[in-house]
Amino acid sequence: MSPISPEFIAAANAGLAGTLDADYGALDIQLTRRGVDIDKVTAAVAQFAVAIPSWGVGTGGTRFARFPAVGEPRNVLEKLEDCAVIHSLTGATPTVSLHLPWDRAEDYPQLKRYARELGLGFDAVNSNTFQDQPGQAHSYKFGSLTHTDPRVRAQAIEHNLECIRIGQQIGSKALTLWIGDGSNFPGQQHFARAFERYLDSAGRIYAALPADWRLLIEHKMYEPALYSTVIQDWGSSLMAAQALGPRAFCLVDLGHHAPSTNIEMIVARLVHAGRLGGFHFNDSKYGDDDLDTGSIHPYRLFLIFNELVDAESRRVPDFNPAHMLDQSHNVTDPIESLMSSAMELTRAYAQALIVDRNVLCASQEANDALLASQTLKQAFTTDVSPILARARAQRGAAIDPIGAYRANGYRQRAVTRRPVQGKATGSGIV
Ligand code: PSV
Ligand code: MN
Repeated sequence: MSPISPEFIAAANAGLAGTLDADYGALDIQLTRRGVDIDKVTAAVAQFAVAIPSWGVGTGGTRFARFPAVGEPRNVLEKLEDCAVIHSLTGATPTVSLHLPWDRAEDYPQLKRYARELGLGFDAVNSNTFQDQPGQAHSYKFGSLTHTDPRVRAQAIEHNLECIRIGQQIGSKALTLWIGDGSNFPGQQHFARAFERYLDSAGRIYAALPADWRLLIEHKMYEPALYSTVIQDWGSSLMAAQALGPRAFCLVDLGHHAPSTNIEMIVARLVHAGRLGGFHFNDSKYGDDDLDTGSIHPYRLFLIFNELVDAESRRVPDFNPAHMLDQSHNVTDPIESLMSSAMELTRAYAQALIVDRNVLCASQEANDALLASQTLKQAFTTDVSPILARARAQRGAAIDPIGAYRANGYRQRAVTRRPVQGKATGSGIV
C-alpha cells in the first residue's frame, strides 16, 4: 500500500473533477474537428509507463557540492516508499530501476515483496564500474570492462554477473551497461584495442544473460573521460549491440550528446536497425546536466516521441523500448521533479499521438516543408493537459499530482521519520 492512500487522492480529485470535465469537453470539440478521437488518445496515455531511477529520489549534486534535502531516503526501502508516492499520484511510474551497489539489500526476494506491497515492480538493473567501492581488489581509475589489466576486467565482469543474479531475484528483465572508460589525453588509449576489450568483456556478460533478458548499452559522449570514451556515440553502441547478438540493444540517454545533436534522428536510425532498447530521459542545456525532462527542450522531446509513435503506427516488429528517467535534482524536491518529468513524458506522447500523420506523410512526399513543419507544430502547441489529467484520474491517480503531494504533507512527515544524514545512502554525486 502506497504511503498516499486512494481515499486521500479521491478527496483531492473531487474538487477538481468539474473543471477537468469542462476542459476535457472543450478539447474534445477541438480534436473532433481535426478527426482525432480524444478517448482513444486518453486510453493510450493511460497505458504509458516510465521507470523511476532509484538514485533520483535523493538529492544529486554537482562536482562542487551536494546540499542534502530534508527527509531524504536513507536506504533502498525508503527510496521505494518515495517511488510509491510518485506512482500513486501520477499513475505512470509502476517500476523502479535499481543501481548496484548503491541499492544493495540484505534479502532481495523480500525487497521484491516489499515493492509489490507498495504497488511497484522493477525495470532494468544498472551496474556500477565507474566508482571504486570499499574493499574492492582492483581500482577502476583507468577503466573497467576495457582496462588493460585482465584482472580489472574480470572484476568488472563479475560485478555485472552479480547484477544479473540480483536482477533475477527482483524480477528485472534487463541489465543497463554504462561504463566511464575512456581517456583524457590523445595517445593515452589505443582506440581499437580498447573497443576490442569492450566487446570481449561485454560478450562474457551477454553470454550470462537469462533467455528473457536484454542488454542495454548506454553510450555517452564524454565524462568522466574527457578526450575519448569507449562507447562514445550511437555508432559505437550499435556496432557493439550488433556484434554481441540479438538481445543487445542501444539505450539513449538524452543528455549524452553534443548540445545540438539531432537525437530524434538517432532514434529513427536505431528503430530502423531494430536496436532501440530504451531511454534515460532527462533534459540538458550544455551536457549531461540531468535536468528535469521537458524543462529545457520540450519540442525536442516531442520530436523524439513523434518518432516513437511513427514506429508504433508502422507496427515495427518487436518495438518495445524501455522508458526510464535518469535525473539529478539539486534545487527541487526530487519527488516533485520526478512527478513533473513523468507528466512531461505523457504530454510529449499525447502530443505525438495527435499529429495528423496523413497530412504529415503527404506533405513529406510533396516536399511541402512548411506544411510538414506546421503539422508537427499544430500537435505540439495543442494543450493536451486535460487528456493527461483524465488519464491519471482513470487510473486512480491525482488530477493535480504536485498540488495533492503538497497538500498531503508526505515530505514533512518524512523529515521526522528520517533524521538528516550527511549524505543519502548509496547515492553520492550522480
Ligand atoms: C552516466 O552519466 C549515467 O547516465 C548512467 O546511466 C549512470 O548509470 C547514471 O548516469 C547514474 O549516475
Ligand atoms: Mn543514464
